[in-house]
Amino acid sequence: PYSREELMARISDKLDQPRFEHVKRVEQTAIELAQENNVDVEKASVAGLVHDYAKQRSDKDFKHAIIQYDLDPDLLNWGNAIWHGVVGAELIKMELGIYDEDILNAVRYHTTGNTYMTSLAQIVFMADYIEPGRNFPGVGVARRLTHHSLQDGVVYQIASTLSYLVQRQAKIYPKTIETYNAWVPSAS
Ligand code: DGI
Ligand code: FE
Ligand code: FE
Ligand code: FE
Repeated sequence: PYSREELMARISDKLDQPRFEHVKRVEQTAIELAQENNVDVEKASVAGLVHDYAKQRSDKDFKHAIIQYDLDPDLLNWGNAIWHGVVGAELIKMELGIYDEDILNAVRYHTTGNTYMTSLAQIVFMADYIEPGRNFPGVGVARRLTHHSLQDGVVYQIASTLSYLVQRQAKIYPKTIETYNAWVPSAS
């Protein structure tokens, strides 16, 4: 595996400065959440650093990777927002030599969530949402909830993102809805 220095160099090579700064803030937030939740801090660090590795790839690169790695062909109907995590995980594996499936799944699920997420995946999902550079309405509530309970944070983010997307008349990726239904408390 690459040293931290080498990993940072390879990531910064693929991202512009603002995106690389975001990645470093997500790493720091993920480390804090890992410490609070007794999760492997090293894994949280690596997952935070790589989560947006593929964010600035071209559509052409993603379409090629979907076919090359035999991923679900329905992915071709979506775009960068969905691809950079799910398809990005394959690029991270091949190009950065990170094979830890817990880390790769955390990347795969960092945008849409998943019906089942490990604590590590929940941490990356939430760190991306509440890192100190985020300033959308509700981020204060999201931070408080997340530091109190990771699960409460996950539910808050999923519900907020879903209603934000609907309000903007954006297409909802089916997994986003599956995640919502799986995480929202039942019997209501
Ligand atoms: O990569 P980041 O900007 O750090 O954050 P992210 O990976 O969480 O991506 C967030 C974007 O993805 C945000 O603009 C909302 C969008 N998104 C999340 N779920 C869906 C979605 N977009 C569509 N169209 N459909 C979804 O289900
Ligand atoms: Fe992302
Ligand atoms: Fe996110
Ligand atoms: Fe991100």
